[in-house]
Formats: sequence, structure tokens, C-alpha cells
Amino acid sequence: MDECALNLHHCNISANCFNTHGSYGCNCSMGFVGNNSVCKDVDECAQDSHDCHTHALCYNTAGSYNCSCKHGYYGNGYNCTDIDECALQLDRCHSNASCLNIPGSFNCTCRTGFTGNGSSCEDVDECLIDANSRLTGNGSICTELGGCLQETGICHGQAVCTNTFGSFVCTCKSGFTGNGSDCVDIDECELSVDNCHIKSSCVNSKGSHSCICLPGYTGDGWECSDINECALDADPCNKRATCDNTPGSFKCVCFEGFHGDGLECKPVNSCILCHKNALCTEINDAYGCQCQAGFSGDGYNCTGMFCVQ
Ligand SMILES: [Ca+2]
Ligand SMILES: [Ca+2]
Ligand SMILES: [Ca+2]
Ligand SMILES: [Ca+2]
Repeated sequence: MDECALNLHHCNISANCFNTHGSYGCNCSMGFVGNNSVCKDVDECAQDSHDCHTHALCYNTAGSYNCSCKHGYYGNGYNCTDIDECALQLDRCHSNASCLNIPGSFNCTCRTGFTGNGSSCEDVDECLIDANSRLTGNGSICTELGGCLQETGICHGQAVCTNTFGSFVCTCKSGFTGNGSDCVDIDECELSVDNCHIKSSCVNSKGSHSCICLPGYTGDGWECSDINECALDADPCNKRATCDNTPGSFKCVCFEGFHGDGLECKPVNSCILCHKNALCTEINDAYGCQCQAGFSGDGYNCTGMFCVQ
């Protein structure tokens, strides 16, 4: 009889029954090992006798095994290909991060001007980075907050730094010109863009300029007015002169009967008119003739005084 067909055999559940003349035999099924009555599953995963792809996981099953591509790969388990999360936009990188595909995964890196772990990127306030805390090297500025910025230029000492989203802007301070990385003083005097008064002189300075009223004028340099020297308490002219104010100066003119530049006025020497018997002397701001002793007269005419008997 056929014990196999009549189900009268005692083969293991994982064995195949085959009929023989007068009896039957058992063969362990594929994927099982053992003798006729005991068949044990072969663990292909543990034995490394499977066909799963390098990038697949092996799962042992009763009599066989399954292959499943690892996370980050796709395929049937026998062939697994890396998923390009970046190209498929499956990444969870921050909008200000760049995605880099790598086998089995992807990396997110904050873009230049942003700092963070890639899933979260915040603007770097470059203006707050103190020059002393900058750890420069390889053309990058690295901050203690983490991350390195490409050195696109540090603001000049005479520039104002303005933070922007993802970057920063350097603007030269008022009175300076340049691109912000380099600022030079504007010579307002040379360029004639000063607003000094016409009666003042312009003096250039770093970041600015000043105006100084010309001699003879008074004011702040932007407004200059003539000094009326004649009205000052200390009249600059000689006391024997008249003072005439002029724009930027003054004129002194000696009184009549005096000569000089007005600062110095001397009486006109009229000694030549004195009588030969007179002495010329300066009296009361004027020269005068005075008859010598023994003579009488007004100095211009002197007559001897003789005793009349
Ligand atoms: Ca990948
Ligand atoms: Ca910024
Ligand atoms: Ca200047
Ligand atoms: Ca004057």
C-alpha cells in the first residue's frame, strides 16, 4: 500500500513522504535539515547562505528566508538601490539648508549665513560676531555658536554692519566712501562739497571737515560775519587816528596834522617854520616853536629882549 497517499506515514511535517515497496521513506523538505523523523529549519540568515543584497536585511522563515531592502534603499531585497532623498524631495532639510545624498541616507547642511543642525537653520547675525571671537581660517569665519561662514568680507572699521536674512551688509559711515569692506575719508574741501561760508576756510578731517572763519570775520564757519574792529573796546587804531571798518578788516587814518599808518601817528614836523632863535618841541600832540630864553615872540618870530633905558 501507499502510506504516503493514505496519510499513514510518520514523516515530519517538514518532510516529504515517498512510497517504497512494502514501506515508505521521508526526505526533509527544502530549507530543512535532519533525519527522517526530525527536520529542522535552516537559518540561512545566520549561516550567511542567503542571496539578499548587501543593503538588504535577511529575515529567516520556516523553510526559507525573506530579504527586505534596508531603510534608505528600494528594491526587491535581492537588488537594492539607494534612494536619492534630495532629488525626490523626501528630505526634511530646512529651507535654508542644502541636501547631500549619501548611500542609504542624506545630509542636511545649513547654507552659508545660517547656523543650525540642518533640520533647523537660523540666520547668523554677522554683525554681532565680535572681531576678537572670530576664529578665522581657511577663508571661513567660525563662531562659537557653531558653523562657519564664508568670509565674504568683514566690515571696515568705519563702516556700519547691518544684518540681513542669510547675510549682512557693510555701509561706510557718513563722511566716508567705499564698498563697506574698505572705507576712505571723503575730502569735502578738495571736492568742494563742504558748506563752509564763503569767508571761511575748509579743513578736512577723518570722517568730517570743519570751517574756520577767515581773519577779520567771526562765526561758526558756516556763518561768518565781519568783525567791526572799530566798535571793539580796544580800538586798534592810534588815538590820533580815525577807525574805518571794512569787510574783513579796518582802516586807520591819522588825524590831520599827524602822519603815519594809523596805528602809529606822529605829529607832522613843522619845526622848519620855527624862528632861528626858537626851539622846536612837541607839546600836546603837536610840534610847536618856542622862543629861546632871552627872546620873546610866538616862536615863529622871536625878538631879543633888550633893556630899555
Ligand atoms: Ca540616499
Ligand atoms: Ca545674517
Ligand atoms: Ca573728511
Ligand atoms: Ca571789519
